[in-house]
Amino acid sequence: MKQKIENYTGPAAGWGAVKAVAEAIRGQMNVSHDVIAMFEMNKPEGFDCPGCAWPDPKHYASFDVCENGAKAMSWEATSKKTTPEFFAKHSVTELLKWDDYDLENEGRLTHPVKYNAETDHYEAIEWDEAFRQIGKCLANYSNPNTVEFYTSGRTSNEAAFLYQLFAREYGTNNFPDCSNMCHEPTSVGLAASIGVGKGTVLLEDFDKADLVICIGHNPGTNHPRMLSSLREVSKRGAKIIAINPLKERGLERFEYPQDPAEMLTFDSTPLAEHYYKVRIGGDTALIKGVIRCILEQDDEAIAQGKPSILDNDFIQTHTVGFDAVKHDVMTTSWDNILRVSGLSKEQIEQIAQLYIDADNTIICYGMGITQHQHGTQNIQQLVNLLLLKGNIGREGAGICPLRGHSNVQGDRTVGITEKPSKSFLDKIEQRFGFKPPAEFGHAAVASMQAISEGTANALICMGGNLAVAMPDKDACYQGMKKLDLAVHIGTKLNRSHLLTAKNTFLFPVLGRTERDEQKTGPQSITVEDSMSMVHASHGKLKPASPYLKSECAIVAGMAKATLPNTKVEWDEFIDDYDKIRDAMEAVLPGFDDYNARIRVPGGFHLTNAAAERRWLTQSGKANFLTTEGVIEDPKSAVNSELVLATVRSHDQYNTTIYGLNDRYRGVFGQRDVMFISEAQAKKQNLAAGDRVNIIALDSEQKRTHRRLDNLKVVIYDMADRCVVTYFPEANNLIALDNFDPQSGIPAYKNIPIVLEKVDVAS
Ligand SMILES: Nc1nc2c(c(=O)[nH]1)N[C@H]1C(S)=C(S)[C@@H](COP(=O)(O)OP(=O)(O)OC[C@H]3O[C@@H](n4cnc5c(=O)[nH]c(N)nc54)[C@H](O)[C@@H]3O)O[C@H]1N2
Ligand SMILES: Nc1nc2c(c(=O)[nH]1)N[C@H]1C(S)=C(S)[C@@H](COP(=O)(O)OP(=O)(O)OC[C@H]3O[C@@H](n4cnc5c(=O)[nH]c(N)nc54)[C@H](O)[C@@H]3O)O[C@H]1N2
Ligand SMILES: [Mo]
Repeated sequence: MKQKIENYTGPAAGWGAVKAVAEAIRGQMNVSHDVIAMFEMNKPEGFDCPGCAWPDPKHYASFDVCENGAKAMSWEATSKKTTPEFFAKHSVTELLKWDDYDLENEGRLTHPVKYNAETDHYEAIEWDEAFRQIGKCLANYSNPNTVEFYTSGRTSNEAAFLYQLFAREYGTNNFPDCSNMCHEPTSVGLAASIGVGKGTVLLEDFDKADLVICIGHNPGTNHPRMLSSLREVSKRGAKIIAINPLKERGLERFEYPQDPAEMLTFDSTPLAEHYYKVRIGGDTALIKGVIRCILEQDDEAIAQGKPSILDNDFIQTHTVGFDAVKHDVMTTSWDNILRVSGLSKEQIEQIAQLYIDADNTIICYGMGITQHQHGTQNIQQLVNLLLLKGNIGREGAGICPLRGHSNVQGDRTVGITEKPSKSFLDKIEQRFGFKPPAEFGHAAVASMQAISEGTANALICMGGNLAVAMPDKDACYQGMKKLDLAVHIGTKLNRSHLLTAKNTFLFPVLGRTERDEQKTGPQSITVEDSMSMVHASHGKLKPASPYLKSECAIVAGMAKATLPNTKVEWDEFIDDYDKIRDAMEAVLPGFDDYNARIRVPGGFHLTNAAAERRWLTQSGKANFLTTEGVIEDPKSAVNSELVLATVRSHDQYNTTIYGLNDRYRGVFGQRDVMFISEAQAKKQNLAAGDRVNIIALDSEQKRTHRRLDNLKVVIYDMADRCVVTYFPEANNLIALDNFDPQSGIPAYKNIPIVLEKVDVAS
């Protein structure tokens, strides 16, 4: 692939996307598969797209072409295979030298395998024998809390429910999950503010919003089906504001692949008319500035005898804490707001005016808001803004977190949490007759700390690539090798699978696209999207290998081998997933008539109390929550000239790298790049194409040993005083203890750094 950096001048999606889809599919799938699969995806009788958690379009007849959904699907439905013969040919030591792309590019895992330390190779093993050995290891540990049960968010509701049953009957609440790296601040922050840790809007609300604020997310790449909703918003004449340190093409303009007129004329729909390049980590300062402008205008309006611009009825009836927030923002200095946000007073006033002028506002946000030391507070400031005008709990308005993995929200709903509620545990006990542990367990950071400190015995990974996704690669890699037992359940080979423990098993699993045949016939599973819609997904494709098992069956196999006196009817559950759903109905609130309701096309909506203005908070109201000052991350430190955010490229799915292009950002054939503004580059004495080393600083602004060397400088339209590069290559720059104390999320988007120019002559 030829390397080049060039300005991308086209819109997002459009012909470029369709071409990329065709290429991805040609390279990965055989054609008969692709035709069926493309048309089954995200339709009532098809399977849920494994790509992202954006809801299905409401008009099912119009099948949404989504480039990155097609990539995710073809990556899973590939005809390439990683077989026992492959493992016989390549030792683990050799494979560790391969890069991440090459590992996954070998294709689908076909057989259960176990690592043989003597030969340094993975070797095939029978499923039952593997389960027996795992059961023996687990039964050996005197403390169940030395076992970590990781879940990556593609896992279905049914598999996740069984998985948590297994872990809790075994005796632990150690549930690190990918949500700990992505939307934990949403679970914690929204729960404290409005009583529900989930978004409050439905897709239909986008038809009624007057203003959509997109802050800290990149839908062109990560939630491409959202672009069609934004396009409708824009076509209706409603306004879209983007707040992002980088100019992201997917937020600016969109060409709709299904609109022949737009495709043929190369016309495109402008999305965000107003784009504000906030400095990384500057969102709280910015939102406080916006709130301050609104309150100042409101005071003025009232002084002049005009109507208030706030929804005072709502504030009076439904909220507490307004006065404290008002006092706080009014005493926050403009100097600090402007310095930390990196925006001008005029820009902040403009945002405030757009918000004042709109009757109904939706705020959408992603990792640019959550992955900070103050991720939880960022979200609560967004809620404060919405509460001012009663923009929660009515049509066309609300808060809309863009979830990550396609079922990350569902996994949490069905019990993947290290802090289970008492009512949930009581229900488990009532239904199954064993006493689940009450003591809280580990989330991701605590798990990795236990693993790297050597206090954990075992790690079971339901999907994912934990060691690569977490901060501090060195600590994670070394820790993983100290474990007694590692079990990985995955579709493709990745680096975490190669960090072998004393006993290591790698299990190949059915993907979402594949037929899941059990005793009573083909089974379906269910997932919950970003907007709390729960619906069924039916795999249609022939499994990649006859030796694959479903996630549910693998959990049941391990559980039966580990718990000889189990109270759970594992076999019945696996024979017929309807039985799992009946059990879920007995345990989980809102799951009444579960089996019946998922058979309705489109599924059902889990009620959201906040969306109905019922506030399940301690105060019984929606809480305006105060955050003092403009909270720059203490570890990014006030004086740090540069902060680094790590982001996804267009050709990647988290740790899975599909290719080396980042089309909308104009980067082709390479990933070792660092984005910087022109003005900032000048200040650092850098020019396009120069090479730099990035060195992470500690909280005292001292250089650490954490570094990423030899990145190519790309001059980009972005905020000053910050730089951006790709995850996961940059993960070693982040210390394990750099996280939000409220939610535990690693501060992947806020790493204090300095740059060192590479001297070409040396
Ligand atoms: N194709 C594809 N789809 C995906 C994924 C994928 O990897 N590939 N991953 C899935 C997962 S698990 C997740 S969590 C989501 C992630 O989806 P996103 O949240 O869109 O993820 P990121 O690429 O991490 O970056 C988000 C944006 O935050 C901006 N940003 C960085 N720092 C700041 C800041 O301080 N303030 C503000 N306002 N913005 C900032 C960046 O410029 C970038 O545009 O996508 C999901 N969907
Ligand atoms: N620096 C930095 N680090 C980050 C982030 C960031 O923005 N910056 N983002 C964080 C976020 S938001 C997340 S969610 C994490 C992602 O962390 P993870 O969820 O742990 O990682 P993935 O890369 O999504 O996992 C990929 C693997 O999942 C397996 N897999 C794929 N499909 C299936 C399936 O259907 N079933 C099973 N059982 N396995 C499957 C495959 O084996 C594949 O190799 O990374 C986090 N790390
Ligand atoms: Mo995520």
